[in-house]
Amino acid sequence: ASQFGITEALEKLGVKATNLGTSTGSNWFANGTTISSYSPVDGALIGTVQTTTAADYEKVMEAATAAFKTFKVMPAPKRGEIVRQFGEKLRYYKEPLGKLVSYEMGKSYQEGLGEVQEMIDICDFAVGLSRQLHGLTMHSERFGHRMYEQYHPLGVVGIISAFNFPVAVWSWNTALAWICGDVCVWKASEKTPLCSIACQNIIAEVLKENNLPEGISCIINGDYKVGELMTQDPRVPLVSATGSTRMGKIVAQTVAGRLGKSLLELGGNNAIIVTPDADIKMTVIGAVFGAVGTAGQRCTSTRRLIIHESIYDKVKDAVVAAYGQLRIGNPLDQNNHVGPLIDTDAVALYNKALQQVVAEGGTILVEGGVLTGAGYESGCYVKPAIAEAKNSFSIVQHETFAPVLYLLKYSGDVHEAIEMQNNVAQGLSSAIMTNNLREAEAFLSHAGSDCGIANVNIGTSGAEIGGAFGGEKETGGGRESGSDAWKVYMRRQTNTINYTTDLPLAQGIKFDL
Ligand code: UN1
Repeated sequence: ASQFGITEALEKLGVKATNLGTSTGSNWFANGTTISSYSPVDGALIGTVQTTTAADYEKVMEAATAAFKTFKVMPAPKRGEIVRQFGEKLRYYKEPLGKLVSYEMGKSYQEGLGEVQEMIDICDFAVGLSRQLHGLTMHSERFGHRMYEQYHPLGVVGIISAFNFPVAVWSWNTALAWICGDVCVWKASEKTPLCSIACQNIIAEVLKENNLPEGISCIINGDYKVGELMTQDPRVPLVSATGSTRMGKIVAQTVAGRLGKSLLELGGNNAIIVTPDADIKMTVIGAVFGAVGTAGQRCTSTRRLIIHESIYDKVKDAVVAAYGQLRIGNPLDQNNHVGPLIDTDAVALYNKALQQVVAEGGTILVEGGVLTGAGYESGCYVKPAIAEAKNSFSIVQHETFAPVLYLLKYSGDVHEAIEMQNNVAQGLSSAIMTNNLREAEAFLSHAGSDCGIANVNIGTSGAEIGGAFGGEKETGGGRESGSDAWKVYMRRQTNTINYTTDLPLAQGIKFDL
Protein backbone atom coordinates (compact mmCIF):
# COMPACT_ATOMS: atom_id res chain seq x y z
CA ALA A 1 0.00 0.00 0.00
CA SER A 2 2.86 2.35 0.78
CA GLN A 3 3.84 2.57 -2.89
CA PHE A 4 0.36 3.98 -3.63
CA GLY A 5 0.66 6.74 -1.06
CA ILE A 6 -1.83 5.41 1.45
CA THR A 7 0.16 6.62 4.47
CA GLU A 8 0.21 10.15 3.07
CA ALA A 9 -3.49 9.97 2.23
CA LEU A 10 -4.41 8.91 5.77
CA GLU A 11 -2.25 11.66 7.19
CA LYS A 12 -3.83 14.29 4.99
CA LEU A 13 -7.29 13.13 6.03
CA GLY A 14 -6.41 13.09 9.73
CA VAL A 15 -7.18 9.38 9.98
CA LYS A 16 -4.97 7.80 12.63
CA ALA A 17 -3.97 4.23 13.35
CA THR A 18 -5.99 4.47 16.54
CA ASN A 19 -9.06 6.68 16.36
CA LEU A 20 -10.34 7.20 19.86
CA GLY A 21 -13.50 9.09 20.63
CA THR A 22 -11.63 11.19 23.14
CA SER A 23 -8.53 11.75 21.05
CA THR A 24 -9.91 14.24 18.59
CA GLY A 25 -10.72 17.85 19.10
CA SER A 26 -13.95 17.29 17.27
CA ASN A 27 -17.36 16.69 18.66
CA TRP A 28 -17.20 12.92 18.49
CA PHE A 29 -18.28 10.80 21.42
CA ALA A 30 -17.10 7.20 21.47
CA ASN A 31 -16.06 5.26 24.53
CA GLY A 32 -16.95 1.74 23.46
CA THR A 33 -14.88 -1.16 22.21
CA THR A 34 -12.91 -0.74 19.01
CA ILE A 35 -13.55 -1.95 15.46
CA SER A 36 -10.54 -2.86 13.39
CA SER A 37 -10.55 -1.97 9.74
CA TYR A 38 -8.60 -4.39 7.57
CA SER A 39 -8.01 -3.59 3.92
CA PRO A 40 -9.38 -6.15 1.48
CA VAL A 41 -6.61 -4.95 -0.85
CA ASP A 42 -3.71 -6.46 1.11
CA GLY A 43 -5.25 -7.72 4.33
CA ALA A 44 -3.37 -5.13 6.40
CA LEU A 45 -4.85 -3.51 9.48
CA ILE A 46 -5.42 0.11 8.46
CA GLY A 47 -6.63 1.40 11.80
CA THR A 48 -9.09 1.06 14.63
CA VAL A 49 -12.10 3.13 15.53
CA GLN A 50 -13.74 3.36 18.90
CA THR A 51 -17.46 2.57 18.92
CA THR A 52 -20.42 4.48 20.30
CA THR A 53 -22.03 3.35 23.56
CA ALA A 54 -25.63 4.07 24.53
CA ALA A 55 -24.33 6.83 26.84
CA ASP A 56 -22.25 8.29 24.00
CA TYR A 57 -25.30 8.22 21.78
CA GLU A 58 -27.15 10.41 24.29
CA LYS A 59 -24.34 12.95 24.08
CA VAL A 60 -24.50 12.82 20.29
CA MET A 61 -28.23 13.48 20.37
CA GLU A 62 -27.75 16.36 22.78
CA ALA A 63 -25.18 17.90 20.42
CA ALA A 64 -27.35 17.27 17.37
CA THR A 65 -30.59 18.62 18.82
CA ALA A 66 -28.81 21.69 20.19
CA ALA A 67 -27.19 22.32 16.80
CA PHE A 68 -30.56 22.02 15.08
CA LYS A 69 -31.80 25.03 17.03
CA THR A 70 -29.09 27.19 15.46
CA PHE A 71 -29.13 25.63 12.05
CA LYS A 72 -32.85 25.60 11.36
CA VAL A 73 -33.12 29.39 11.69
CA MET A 74 -30.20 30.08 9.38
CA PRO A 75 -31.48 31.21 5.95
CA ALA A 76 -31.38 28.32 3.48
CA PRO A 77 -29.00 30.06 1.01
CA LYS A 78 -26.59 30.63 3.92
CA ARG A 79 -26.76 26.92 4.63
CA GLY A 80 -26.08 26.45 0.93
CA GLU A 81 -22.90 28.45 1.38
CA ILE A 82 -21.76 25.92 4.01
CA VAL A 83 -22.41 23.10 1.58
CA ARG A 84 -20.55 25.05 -1.14
CA GLN A 85 -17.51 25.25 1.12
CA PHE A 86 -17.88 21.54 1.88
CA GLY A 87 -17.79 20.84 -1.88
CA GLU A 88 -14.62 22.95 -2.14
CA LYS A 89 -12.98 20.89 0.62
CA LEU A 90 -13.97 17.71 -1.18
CA ARG A 91 -12.24 18.99 -4.30
CA TYR A 92 -9.14 19.60 -2.19
CA TYR A 93 -9.33 16.15 -0.57
CA LYS A 94 -10.49 14.26 -3.66
CA GLU A 95 -7.30 12.27 -4.20
CA PRO A 96 -6.60 11.16 -0.63
CA LEU A 97 -10.27 10.42 0.01
CA GLY A 98 -10.57 8.48 -3.26
CA LYS A 99 -7.49 6.52 -2.22
CA LEU A 100 -8.86 5.73 1.21
CA VAL A 101 -12.14 4.57 -0.33
CA SER A 102 -10.21 2.33 -2.70
CA TYR A 103 -7.96 0.96 0.05
CA GLU A 104 -10.57 0.44 2.75
CA MET A 105 -13.40 -0.77 0.49
CA GLY A 106 -11.52 -2.32 -2.44
CA LYS A 107 -13.04 -0.55 -5.45
CA SER A 108 -10.68 0.69 -8.15
CA TYR A 109 -8.98 4.03 -7.55
CA GLN A 110 -10.84 5.44 -10.57
CA GLU A 111 -14.13 4.43 -8.97
CA GLY A 112 -12.94 5.81 -5.63
CA LEU A 113 -12.32 9.17 -7.33
CA GLY A 114 -15.69 8.82 -9.06
CA GLU A 115 -17.34 8.36 -5.71
CA VAL A 116 -15.80 11.57 -4.36
CA GLN A 117 -16.84 13.29 -7.59
CA GLU A 118 -20.44 12.26 -6.84
CA MET A 119 -20.04 13.97 -3.46
CA ILE A 120 -18.84 17.14 -5.17
CA ASP A 121 -21.69 16.95 -7.68
CA ILE A 122 -24.37 16.62 -5.02
CA CYS A 123 -22.87 19.60 -3.16
CA ASP A 124 -23.14 21.72 -6.30
CA PHE A 125 -26.69 20.53 -6.82
CA ALA A 126 -27.61 21.27 -3.20
CA VAL A 127 -26.11 24.78 -3.31
CA GLY A 128 -28.41 25.74 -6.16
CA LEU A 129 -31.31 24.01 -4.49
CA SER A 130 -30.81 26.06 -1.34
CA ARG A 131 -32.50 28.93 -3.19
CA GLN A 132 -35.21 26.74 -4.65
CA LEU A 133 -36.97 25.02 -1.77
CA HIS A 134 -40.23 25.99 -3.36
CA GLY A 135 -43.73 25.33 -2.20
CA LEU A 136 -46.91 26.00 -4.18
CA THR A 137 -49.41 28.80 -3.74
CA MET A 138 -53.08 27.96 -4.05
CA HIS A 139 -56.27 29.88 -4.60
CA SER A 140 -58.49 29.80 -1.55
CA GLU A 141 -62.20 29.02 -1.93
CA ARG A 142 -62.87 31.85 0.54
CA PHE A 143 -63.03 35.55 -0.26
CA GLY A 144 -60.00 37.53 0.95
CA HIS A 145 -57.98 34.48 1.80
CA ARG A 146 -54.65 33.22 0.57
CA MET A 147 -53.12 29.74 0.74
CA TYR A 148 -49.59 28.60 0.30
CA GLU A 149 -47.24 25.91 1.47
CA GLN A 150 -43.82 26.08 3.02
CA TYR A 151 -41.13 23.50 3.56
CA HIS A 152 -39.52 23.63 6.97
CA PRO A 153 -36.53 21.77 8.41
CA LEU A 154 -37.35 18.37 9.84
CA GLY A 155 -34.80 17.86 12.63
CA VAL A 156 -32.21 15.16 13.14
CA VAL A 157 -31.76 12.93 10.10
CA GLY A 158 -30.30 9.50 10.78
CA ILE A 159 -28.17 8.01 8.02
CA ILE A 160 -27.25 4.34 7.82
CA SER A 161 -24.91 3.55 4.96
CA ALA A 162 -23.32 0.46 3.46
CA PHE A 163 -19.68 -0.43 2.80
CA ASN A 164 -19.95 -0.29 -1.00
CA PHE A 165 -20.32 3.48 -1.26
CA PRO A 166 -18.62 4.36 2.01
CA VAL A 167 -18.60 8.13 1.49
CA ALA A 168 -20.98 9.13 -1.34
CA VAL A 169 -24.22 7.81 0.18
CA TRP A 170 -23.59 9.91 3.26
CA SER A 171 -23.11 13.03 1.15
CA TRP A 172 -26.25 12.45 -0.98
CA ASN A 173 -28.14 12.58 2.27
CA THR A 174 -26.20 15.24 4.14
CA ALA A 175 -25.83 17.76 1.31
CA LEU A 176 -29.62 17.84 0.89
CA ALA A 177 -30.43 17.52 4.59
CA TRP A 178 -28.12 20.43 5.42
CA ILE A 179 -29.50 22.87 2.91
CA CYS A 180 -32.93 21.83 4.21
CA GLY A 181 -31.83 22.88 7.71
CA ASP A 182 -31.53 19.43 9.22
CA VAL A 183 -28.65 18.07 11.22
CA CYS A 184 -27.29 14.58 10.55
CA VAL A 185 -26.20 11.57 12.57
CA TRP A 186 -24.35 9.01 10.50
CA LYS A 187 -23.84 5.36 11.23
CA ALA A 188 -21.38 4.15 8.63
CA SER A 189 -20.80 0.50 7.83
CA GLU A 190 -18.58 -1.17 10.41
CA LYS A 191 -16.65 -2.50 7.40
CA THR A 192 -15.52 0.99 6.37
CA PRO A 193 -15.31 3.03 9.59
CA LEU A 194 -12.21 4.99 8.63
CA CYS A 195 -14.03 6.56 5.70
CA SER A 196 -16.51 7.98 8.22
CA ILE A 197 -13.68 9.45 10.30
CA ALA A 198 -12.19 11.08 7.21
CA CYS A 199 -15.53 12.60 6.18
CA GLN A 200 -16.22 13.84 9.69
CA ASN A 201 -12.81 15.51 9.78
CA ILE A 202 -13.52 17.28 6.49
CA ILE A 203 -16.92 18.66 7.48
CA ALA A 204 -15.61 19.52 10.97
CA GLU A 205 -13.11 21.88 9.31
CA VAL A 206 -15.89 23.64 7.41
CA LEU A 207 -18.10 23.98 10.47
CA LYS A 208 -15.22 25.27 12.57
CA GLU A 209 -14.24 27.84 9.96
CA ASN A 210 -17.82 29.10 10.01
CA ASN A 211 -18.21 29.06 13.78
CA LEU A 212 -21.04 26.58 13.54
CA PRO A 213 -21.72 23.80 16.04
CA GLU A 214 -20.20 20.53 14.99
CA GLY A 215 -23.39 18.76 16.05
CA ILE A 216 -24.65 19.61 12.55
CA SER A 217 -22.70 16.52 11.51
CA CYS A 218 -22.35 13.62 13.92
CA ILE A 219 -21.04 10.12 13.50
CA ILE A 220 -21.81 7.02 15.50
CA ASN A 221 -19.85 3.83 15.00
CA GLY A 222 -20.46 0.19 15.68
CA ASP A 223 -22.65 -2.67 14.54
CA TYR A 224 -26.40 -2.80 13.94
CA LYS A 225 -27.12 -2.23 17.64
CA VAL A 226 -25.78 1.31 17.34
CA GLY A 227 -28.06 1.82 14.36
CA GLU A 228 -30.97 0.57 16.43
CA LEU A 229 -30.47 3.36 18.96
CA MET A 230 -31.36 5.69 16.11
CA THR A 231 -34.17 3.74 14.46
CA GLN A 232 -35.94 3.46 17.83
CA ASP A 233 -35.40 7.09 18.76
CA PRO A 234 -38.42 9.41 18.33
CA ARG A 235 -35.99 12.36 18.25
CA VAL A 236 -34.97 11.16 14.76
CA PRO A 237 -37.88 11.99 12.43
CA LEU A 238 -36.21 10.53 9.33
CA VAL A 239 -33.94 7.54 8.96
CA SER A 240 -32.31 7.10 5.57
CA ALA A 241 -30.94 3.59 5.22
CA THR A 242 -28.92 1.99 2.44
CA GLY A 243 -28.13 -1.71 2.51
CA SER A 244 -29.71 -5.13 2.23
CA THR A 245 -33.43 -5.76 1.92
CA ARG A 246 -33.19 -7.77 5.14
CA MET A 247 -31.80 -4.76 7.02
CA GLY A 248 -34.29 -2.42 5.33
CA LYS A 249 -37.28 -4.42 6.49
CA ILE A 250 -36.09 -4.23 10.10
CA VAL A 251 -35.38 -0.50 9.85
CA ALA A 252 -38.73 0.19 8.15
CA GLN A 253 -40.72 -1.70 10.77
CA THR A 254 -38.88 -0.14 13.69
CA VAL A 255 -39.18 3.40 12.36
CA ALA A 256 -42.83 2.89 11.32
CA GLY A 257 -43.54 1.54 14.81
CA ARG A 258 -42.97 5.06 16.11
CA LEU A 259 -44.49 6.65 12.99
CA GLY A 260 -41.19 8.07 11.85
CA LYS A 261 -40.25 8.36 8.19
CA SER A 262 -37.76 6.14 6.48
CA LEU A 263 -36.00 6.49 3.15
CA LEU A 264 -34.84 3.09 1.95
CA GLU A 265 -32.27 2.22 -0.71
CA LEU A 266 -32.09 -1.56 -0.69
CA GLY A 267 -31.14 -4.40 -2.98
CA GLY A 268 -31.34 -4.52 -6.74
CA ASN A 269 -31.47 -7.33 -9.28
CA ASN A 270 -30.71 -5.28 -12.31
CA ALA A 271 -30.97 -6.51 -15.86
CA ILE A 272 -29.97 -5.33 -19.30
CA ILE A 273 -32.29 -6.43 -22.09
CA VAL A 274 -30.38 -7.00 -25.31
CA THR A 275 -32.69 -6.97 -28.31
CA PRO A 276 -31.96 -7.96 -31.93
CA ASP A 277 -31.47 -4.24 -32.63
CA ALA A 278 -28.77 -3.74 -30.01
CA ASP A 279 -25.38 -2.25 -30.74
CA ILE A 280 -23.24 -5.19 -29.61
CA LYS A 281 -20.11 -3.15 -28.92
CA MET A 282 -21.98 -0.79 -26.59
CA THR A 283 -23.75 -3.72 -24.99
CA VAL A 284 -20.47 -5.38 -24.10
CA ILE A 285 -19.00 -2.26 -22.47
CA GLY A 286 -22.20 -1.54 -20.54
CA ALA A 287 -22.68 -5.12 -19.42
CA VAL A 288 -19.10 -5.78 -18.40
CA PHE A 289 -18.66 -2.53 -16.48
CA GLY A 290 -22.07 -3.07 -14.91
CA ALA A 291 -21.25 -6.60 -13.80
CA VAL A 292 -17.62 -6.28 -12.68
CA GLY A 293 -17.39 -2.60 -11.67
CA THR A 294 -16.91 -2.32 -7.90
CA ALA A 295 -16.50 -6.12 -8.16
CA GLY A 296 -20.26 -6.44 -8.57
CA GLN A 297 -20.91 -4.74 -5.24
CA ARG A 298 -23.09 -1.85 -6.39
CA CYS A 299 -26.77 -1.97 -5.71
CA THR A 300 -27.01 -1.01 -9.40
CA SER A 301 -24.62 -3.75 -10.62
CA THR A 302 -25.76 -5.70 -13.65
CA ARG A 303 -26.80 -9.16 -12.49
CA ARG A 304 -28.80 -10.41 -15.49
CA LEU A 305 -28.44 -10.11 -19.26
CA ILE A 306 -31.70 -10.93 -21.02
CA ILE A 307 -30.68 -11.62 -24.59
CA HIS A 308 -32.81 -12.35 -27.64
CA GLU A 309 -32.16 -15.83 -29.03
CA SER A 310 -31.34 -14.49 -32.51
CA ILE A 311 -28.21 -12.73 -31.23
CA TYR A 312 -27.65 -14.81 -28.11
CA ASP A 313 -24.48 -16.57 -29.24
CA LYS A 314 -22.97 -13.43 -30.67
CA VAL A 315 -23.51 -11.46 -27.45
CA LYS A 316 -22.43 -14.38 -25.30
CA ASP A 317 -19.18 -14.81 -27.22
CA ALA A 318 -18.41 -11.10 -27.11
CA VAL A 319 -19.04 -10.82 -23.36
CA VAL A 320 -17.07 -13.98 -22.61
CA ALA A 321 -14.19 -12.67 -24.73
CA ALA A 322 -14.27 -9.36 -22.85
CA TYR A 323 -14.05 -11.20 -19.52
CA GLY A 324 -10.84 -12.76 -20.81
CA GLN A 325 -9.32 -9.27 -20.94
CA LEU A 326 -10.08 -8.38 -17.32
CA ARG A 327 -7.15 -7.78 -15.02
CA ILE A 328 -7.88 -8.59 -11.40
CA GLY A 329 -5.65 -7.23 -8.68
CA ASN A 330 -4.73 -4.33 -6.43
CA PRO A 331 -7.37 -1.67 -7.17
CA LEU A 332 -4.90 1.14 -6.50
CA ASP A 333 -2.88 -0.08 -9.46
CA GLN A 334 -4.63 1.59 -12.36
CA ASN A 335 -3.75 -1.27 -14.71
CA ASN A 336 -6.30 -3.45 -12.97
CA HIS A 337 -10.03 -3.46 -13.72
CA VAL A 338 -11.32 -5.48 -10.79
CA GLY A 339 -10.36 -5.27 -7.13
CA PRO A 340 -11.24 -7.53 -4.21
CA LEU A 341 -14.56 -8.21 -2.54
CA ILE A 342 -15.05 -6.48 0.79
CA ASP A 343 -14.19 -9.50 2.98
CA THR A 344 -14.01 -13.28 3.09
CA ASP A 345 -17.69 -13.53 4.11
CA ALA A 346 -18.52 -11.95 0.75
CA VAL A 347 -16.21 -14.46 -0.93
CA ALA A 348 -18.15 -17.30 0.73
CA LEU A 349 -21.46 -15.91 -0.60
CA TYR A 350 -19.94 -15.62 -4.07
CA ASN A 351 -18.80 -19.26 -3.93
CA LYS A 352 -22.20 -20.34 -2.71
CA ALA A 353 -23.95 -18.58 -5.59
CA LEU A 354 -21.74 -20.30 -8.15
CA GLN A 355 -22.41 -23.69 -6.57
CA GLN A 356 -26.11 -22.99 -6.41
CA VAL A 357 -26.50 -21.90 -10.01
CA VAL A 358 -24.95 -25.19 -11.12
CA ALA A 359 -27.09 -27.16 -8.66
CA GLU A 360 -30.19 -25.52 -10.12
CA GLY A 361 -29.22 -26.56 -13.64
CA GLY A 362 -27.18 -23.59 -14.85
CA THR A 363 -24.04 -23.79 -16.96
CA ILE A 364 -20.86 -21.95 -16.11
CA LEU A 365 -19.53 -20.00 -19.11
CA VAL A 366 -16.73 -18.12 -17.38
CA GLU A 367 -15.27 -20.04 -14.50
CA GLY A 368 -15.11 -18.28 -11.13
CA GLY A 369 -12.75 -18.96 -8.28
CA VAL A 370 -10.79 -17.33 -5.52
CA LEU A 371 -7.34 -16.08 -6.50
CA THR A 372 -4.32 -17.05 -4.44
CA GLY A 373 -0.63 -16.25 -4.50
CA ALA A 374 1.35 -13.04 -4.64
CA GLY A 375 -0.85 -9.97 -4.49
CA TYR A 376 -3.93 -11.94 -3.47
CA GLU A 377 -2.97 -12.62 0.16
CA SER A 378 -6.11 -10.99 1.57
CA GLY A 379 -8.16 -13.90 0.20
CA CYS A 380 -10.77 -11.45 -1.14
CA TYR A 381 -9.94 -11.49 -4.86
CA VAL A 382 -12.32 -13.51 -7.01
CA LYS A 383 -12.70 -14.05 -10.75
CA PRO A 384 -15.76 -12.45 -12.28
CA ALA A 385 -17.95 -15.32 -13.45
CA ILE A 386 -20.72 -15.82 -15.98
CA ALA A 387 -23.38 -18.53 -15.91
CA GLU A 388 -26.22 -19.42 -18.25
CA ALA A 389 -29.34 -19.65 -16.15
CA LYS A 390 -33.11 -19.30 -16.00
CA ASN A 391 -34.89 -16.34 -14.46
CA SER A 392 -36.87 -18.74 -12.27
CA PHE A 393 -33.77 -20.12 -10.48
CA SER A 394 -33.89 -19.06 -6.86
CA ILE A 395 -30.26 -17.92 -7.03
CA VAL A 396 -31.10 -15.67 -10.00
CA GLN A 397 -33.98 -14.21 -8.02
CA HIS A 398 -31.54 -13.37 -5.24
CA GLU A 399 -29.07 -10.47 -5.14
CA THR A 400 -25.54 -11.82 -4.69
CA PHE A 401 -23.20 -8.94 -3.97
CA ALA A 402 -20.36 -10.21 -6.16
CA PRO A 403 -19.32 -10.33 -9.83
CA VAL A 404 -21.62 -13.11 -10.97
CA LEU A 405 -23.53 -12.43 -14.18
CA TYR A 406 -26.44 -14.57 -15.38
CA LEU A 407 -27.26 -14.89 -19.08
CA LEU A 408 -30.94 -15.48 -19.81
CA LYS A 409 -32.51 -16.07 -23.21
CA TYR A 410 -35.80 -14.81 -24.59
CA SER A 411 -37.39 -15.68 -27.89
CA GLY A 412 -40.54 -13.55 -28.30
CA ASP A 413 -40.91 -9.78 -28.60
CA VAL A 414 -39.63 -7.11 -26.24
CA HIS A 415 -42.60 -7.58 -23.92
CA GLU A 416 -41.43 -11.08 -23.08
CA ALA A 417 -38.04 -9.68 -22.11
CA ILE A 418 -39.66 -6.91 -20.06
CA GLU A 419 -41.75 -9.46 -18.21
CA MET A 420 -38.63 -11.44 -17.32
CA GLN A 421 -36.83 -8.31 -16.24
CA ASN A 422 -39.72 -7.32 -13.97
CA ASN A 423 -40.20 -10.80 -12.62
CA VAL A 424 -37.96 -10.42 -9.58
CA ALA A 425 -38.64 -9.06 -6.11
CA GLN A 426 -36.34 -6.05 -6.53
CA GLY A 427 -36.93 -2.93 -8.62
CA LEU A 428 -33.91 -0.65 -8.67
CA SER A 429 -32.24 -0.30 -12.07
CA SER A 430 -32.87 -1.62 -15.56
CA ALA A 431 -31.66 -1.05 -19.09
CA ILE A 432 -32.38 -1.91 -22.68
CA MET A 433 -29.90 -2.03 -25.52
CA THR A 434 -31.71 -1.30 -28.75
CA ASN A 435 -31.77 1.07 -31.69
CA ASN A 436 -35.42 0.30 -32.23
CA LEU A 437 -37.58 3.20 -31.11
CA ARG A 438 -40.63 1.03 -30.53
CA GLU A 439 -38.75 -1.30 -28.23
CA ALA A 440 -37.15 1.56 -26.34
CA GLU A 441 -40.43 3.38 -25.80
CA ALA A 442 -42.24 0.19 -24.80
CA PHE A 443 -39.52 -0.45 -22.23
CA LEU A 444 -39.88 3.07 -20.77
CA SER A 445 -43.67 3.08 -20.85
CA HIS A 446 -46.14 2.22 -18.09
CA ALA A 447 -46.21 -1.27 -19.58
CA GLY A 448 -42.43 -1.41 -19.41
CA SER A 449 -39.78 -1.60 -16.73
CA ASP A 450 -41.10 -1.47 -13.17
CA CYS A 451 -37.82 -0.10 -11.80
CA GLY A 452 -36.95 3.29 -10.33
CA ILE A 453 -34.26 3.65 -12.99
CA ALA A 454 -34.77 2.66 -16.63
CA ASN A 455 -32.03 3.39 -19.18
CA VAL A 456 -31.75 3.14 -22.93
CA ASN A 457 -28.37 2.27 -24.44
CA ILE A 458 -26.62 2.74 -21.10
CA GLY A 459 -25.87 0.08 -18.48
CA THR A 460 -27.64 -0.27 -15.15
CA SER A 461 -25.03 1.37 -12.92
CA GLY A 462 -23.49 4.80 -12.79
CA ALA A 463 -26.54 6.98 -12.25
CA GLU A 464 -25.94 10.74 -12.20
CA ILE A 465 -26.87 12.65 -9.05
CA GLY A 466 -29.26 15.02 -10.85
CA GLY A 467 -32.02 12.43 -11.04
CA ALA A 468 -33.93 10.89 -8.16
CA PHE A 469 -32.12 7.70 -7.21
CA GLY A 470 -33.92 4.65 -5.85
CA GLY A 471 -36.29 1.86 -6.71
CA GLU A 472 -39.52 0.03 -6.15
CA LYS A 473 -40.65 -3.22 -4.53
CA GLU A 474 -38.00 -4.76 -2.28
CA THR A 475 -35.63 -1.94 -3.18
CA GLY A 476 -37.63 0.04 -0.65
CA GLY A 477 -39.28 2.88 -2.56
CA GLY A 478 -37.01 5.70 -1.37
CA ARG A 479 -35.55 8.40 -3.60
CA GLU A 480 -32.30 10.22 -2.90
CA SER A 481 -30.16 12.81 -4.67
CA GLY A 482 -31.65 14.86 -7.48
CA SER A 483 -35.06 15.99 -8.75
CA ASP A 484 -37.37 16.67 -5.79
CA ALA A 485 -35.82 14.07 -3.46
CA TRP A 486 -35.10 16.98 -1.06
CA LYS A 487 -38.74 17.07 -0.02
CA VAL A 488 -38.39 14.01 2.20
CA TYR A 489 -35.86 15.94 4.30
CA MET A 490 -38.40 18.66 5.13
CA ARG A 491 -41.82 18.95 6.66
CA ARG A 492 -44.54 20.57 4.62
CA GLN A 493 -46.75 23.19 6.16
CA THR A 494 -49.94 24.48 4.55
CA ASN A 495 -50.80 28.05 5.48
CA THR A 496 -54.14 29.80 5.03
CA ILE A 497 -54.28 33.51 5.69
CA ASN A 498 -57.43 35.60 6.04
CA TYR A 499 -56.97 39.30 5.25
CA THR A 500 -60.58 40.38 5.78
CA THR A 501 -62.64 41.30 8.83
CA ASP A 502 -64.97 38.30 8.40
CA LEU A 503 -64.41 34.70 9.37
CA PRO A 504 -66.09 32.58 6.70
CA LEU A 505 -65.75 28.84 7.26
CA ALA A 506 -64.53 26.47 4.60
CA GLN A 507 -67.02 24.24 2.81
CA GLY A 508 -69.59 27.03 3.29
CA ILE A 509 -70.50 25.85 6.78
CA LYS A 510 -72.72 28.28 8.72
CA PHE A 511 -71.85 28.78 12.37
CA ASP A 512 -73.52 31.95 13.68
CA LEU A 513 -72.96 33.17 17.21
C1 UN1 B 1 -25.13 1.95 -4.54
O1 UN1 B 1 -24.59 0.97 -5.05
O2 UN1 B 1 -25.53 1.90 -3.34
O3 UN1 B 1 -25.67 4.42 -9.94
C2 UN1 B 1 -25.28 3.25 -5.21
C3 UN1 B 1 -24.62 4.04 -9.42
C4 UN1 B 1 -24.01 4.95 -8.39
C5 UN1 B 1 -24.69 4.71 -7.08
C6 UN1 B 1 -24.73 3.31 -6.60
N1 UN1 B 1 -24.21 6.32 -8.78
O4 UN1 B 1 -24.07 3.01 -9.71
